[in-house]
Amino acid sequence: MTDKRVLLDEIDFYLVTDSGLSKKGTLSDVEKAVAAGCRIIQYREKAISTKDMILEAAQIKTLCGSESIFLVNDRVDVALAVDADGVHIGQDDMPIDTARELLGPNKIIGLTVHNIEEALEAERMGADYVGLSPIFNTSTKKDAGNGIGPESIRVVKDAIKIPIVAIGGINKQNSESVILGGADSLVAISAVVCSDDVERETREFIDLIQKIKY
Ligand code: TZP
Ligand code: MG
Repeated sequence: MTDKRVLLDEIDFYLVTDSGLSKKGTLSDVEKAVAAGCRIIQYREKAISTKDMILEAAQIKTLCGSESIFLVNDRVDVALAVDADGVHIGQDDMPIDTARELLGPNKIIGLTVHNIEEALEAERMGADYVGLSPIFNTSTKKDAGNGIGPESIRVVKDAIKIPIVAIGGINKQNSESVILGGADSLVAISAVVCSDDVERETREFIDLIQKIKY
């Protein structure tokens, strides 16, 4: 498989799956988002068996094809089992150096960070990008904490070279402030997967982000 890390420079809208919130189901959401042009997908599933996760992850990998990056949330074992493009891990998940040892140098590792100190450490440890969280208050992740505000992104942007993916409470109304604030990419879970038309919502987010960035 080709090394998809090069595609990280081009990401705009980033889909994170949520089977609990999804109207049409995870596979449908991924299919629609990819059709709309989404170039990075994170499979985030906490409610099913490892066996079922591996089956679903393999299907998502196929949907992502060679165009879109496919990452697995938390589960380095599942990422290895299906030869995903990488993982997205949190501060309390597997340490990044252990994940790197298991995955090798060519896979993508994204790390959730909440402040500049964690972002600097993530870059130092070899993360390929950081997920800066939460930008706004959100009820999608109960323990996400209070929003840090879009103005906090610039401080992190000025301190690190790796891309910043903003997450938490982002919708079409506030996404301009997030990109102008310095984020390279953004995630909007509920704003997309709770919609009846995931393809249209994804396309609208992509258009909005590209208009601001380029
Ligand atoms: N990590 C930090 S906030 C969050 C996750 C998974 C949830 C984001 O969901 P929404 O619906 O876009 O606020
Ligand atoms: Mg995690």
